[in-house]
Amino acid sequence: MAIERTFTMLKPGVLSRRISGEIIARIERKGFDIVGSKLMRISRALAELHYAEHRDKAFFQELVDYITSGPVVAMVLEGDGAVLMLRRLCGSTKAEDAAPGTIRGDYAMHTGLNIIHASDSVASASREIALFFRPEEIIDWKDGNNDWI
Ligand code: 3AN
Repeated sequence: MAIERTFTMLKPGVLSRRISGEIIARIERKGFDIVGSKLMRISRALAELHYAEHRDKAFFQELVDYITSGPVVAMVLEGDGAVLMLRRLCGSTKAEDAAPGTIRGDYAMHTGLNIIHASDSVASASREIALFFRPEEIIDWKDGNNDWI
């Protein structure tokens, strides 16, 4: 597979439940390289842009309310086939379909509170990374000096 970048966001429930370390540990253990990471409180405008494809859905307001209700951890991850690999690690969108062993399967009871966002394609990943990160906030640290990892 090709090296890709994907965007992930740990939703507000992660910080309030004090489980950000556990979730990030799963992401790192899988083998993703974290090349961008920041704690941020996102504005309604940014949330609406990020979820623009869902503007007409019944759950849109609830989704924007939730995502702006507290800080999120926004991250850029890199790895072989990173987009699909992260989607698999997160599990299905619907809480009742998310298999045990996946992040959503292990940590979420409700679809609207499914704790983590993961880009659904390489194109969405580039769009979302550009919404949340400035180029200089992304650090490509796999420079050949850390092959011992
Ligand atoms: P995913 O995040 O898995 O790509 P999307 O893009 O269909 O799923 O939905 C974006 C977010 O909207 C989900 N992560 C979830 O929080 C919320 N959502 C999706 N479907 C529903 C639903 N039926 N009811 C409530 N919230 C939903």
